[in-house]
Amino acid sequence: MPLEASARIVSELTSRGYNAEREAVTKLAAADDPQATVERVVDDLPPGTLVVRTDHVETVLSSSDPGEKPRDGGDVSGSDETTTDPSVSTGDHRPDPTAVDGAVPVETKGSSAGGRSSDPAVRSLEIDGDMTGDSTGTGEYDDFVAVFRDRLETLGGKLRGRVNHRPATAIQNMPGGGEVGMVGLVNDIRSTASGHWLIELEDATGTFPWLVMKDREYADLVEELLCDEVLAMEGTLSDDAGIAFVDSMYFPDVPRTHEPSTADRHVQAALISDVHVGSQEFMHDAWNRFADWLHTPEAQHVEYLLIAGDMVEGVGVYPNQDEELDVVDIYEQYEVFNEYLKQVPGDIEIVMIPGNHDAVRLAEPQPGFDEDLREIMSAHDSRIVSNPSTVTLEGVSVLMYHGVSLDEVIAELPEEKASYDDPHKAMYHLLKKRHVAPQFGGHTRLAPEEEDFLIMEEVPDIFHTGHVHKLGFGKYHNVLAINSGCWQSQTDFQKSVNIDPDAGYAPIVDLDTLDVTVQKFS
Ligand code: D5M
Ligand code: FE
Ligand code: ZN
Repeated sequence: MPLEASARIVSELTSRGYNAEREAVTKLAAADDPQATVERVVDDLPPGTLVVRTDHVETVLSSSDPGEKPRDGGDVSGSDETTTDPSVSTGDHRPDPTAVDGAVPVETKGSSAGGRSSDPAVRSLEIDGDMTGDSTGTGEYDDFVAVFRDRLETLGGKLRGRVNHRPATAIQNMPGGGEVGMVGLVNDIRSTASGHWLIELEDATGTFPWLVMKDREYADLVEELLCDEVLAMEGTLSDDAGIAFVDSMYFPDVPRTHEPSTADRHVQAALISDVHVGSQEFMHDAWNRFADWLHTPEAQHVEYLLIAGDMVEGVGVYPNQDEELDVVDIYEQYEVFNEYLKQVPGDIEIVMIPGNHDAVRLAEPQPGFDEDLREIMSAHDSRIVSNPSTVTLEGVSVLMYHGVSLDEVIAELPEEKASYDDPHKAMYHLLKKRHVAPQFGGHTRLAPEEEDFLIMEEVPDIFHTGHVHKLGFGKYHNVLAINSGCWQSQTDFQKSVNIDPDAGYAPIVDLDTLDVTVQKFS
């Protein structure tokens, strides 16, 4: 079946406000008169229906005028005979579950004709760490104490077994010259007049200064440090015990031996972000091609779509942004976004988190969209969760985080360790710190909560971010890090700072192998 036929049907249904299962589209496209069949299916839909399902189409096809669709041999030509099989019938016309409708090759035995490759019942999707509705922070001093305490407890817990550590106050009272260890938050990083580095670590009892000599191997690691991250140091106290010389540094990190989980069957997830609907630069043609592709046999294993923030362009996000808006009303932007979402096959599971352009609080963690916006984006029964959140797809955990802190990691670290051209390498540093946004008081706005929702308590199998509008992926200690590019061509601001976005790409992950292929739609 030609792609255009499906694409026409999808856009026809979308324009009438319906989303459709892929198999339903396949069956419509294979009908004798697709246009007339669409009309009849739409007329026949129960009130309030949002998704045109395969059984809706089958009901209409099976109740066809017999003159229009002959059943018994004769002049049935071509590929559409099985589409006339009644699935909702009494008695003897049972649908053949292994029937191939000629248009779409059936990949696995027993799967239904032409639909996504698998029975939705074998899917599994679980959400962890969604803090929507759990925000208790008021931005008061006590909240900062609580969030830092939680961070130190949780990430410090990953380090305490690795060093012989003492509380800061105990170290302050130790005699000079001895060996010492400490687990703490980085409070301050300063270079000394002679080019060494002084790092102040803080724990629940107080602070202690640690000196990294410029010619030690660890000097190289100092340039990776961010304020407020948790680490451990070991070293030797100076003779006057006022400072310790660093001999080794430890990060919470991902164990090198980490073995990611994989799915038990061949199933894929498309990981995207930064759609920016409402911007004049939103690439609707690329999006349409992507949505059409999702309806093709090539995409039959894509059963999940993850969207890591910036659904819409928003309003008032950056100075002079209004000059580049196509849709100026924020609610209207989400309505238009919802129309684009409708083009995605109805049998794909969608998970979405917000980003810095979305209409939720800017400070992270960002709760998922409010009821009004959920209502607007309801065409597809998407899971809407906080930024960050972890979604586990058939055993494969994906930490979704929009990625604002990547700007900071890229700004603070040397070019070879983190850059816009290799966004996944910046992600590696977040994995090493086991935290999506360590630094308070910098470019990334953080809201202190009783609990630190930004910690990576468990190692994810996949870490998915967006925000920097650059596509990049790679593995860090076997964790797949993917930054997913965008659907917005270069804005004036990006031009002025030389950001050349990777727009109109969809990285597709095989959940059974964690291999990535990139589909280009621009
Ligand atoms: O951000 C997309 C990328 O561009 C991200 O790396 C931030 C950067 N960006 C874009 N516009 C601006 C302005 N006006 N100031 C600073 N940085 C900017 P996104 O949030 O998706 O627009
Ligand atoms: Fe963005
Ligand atoms: Zn962003």
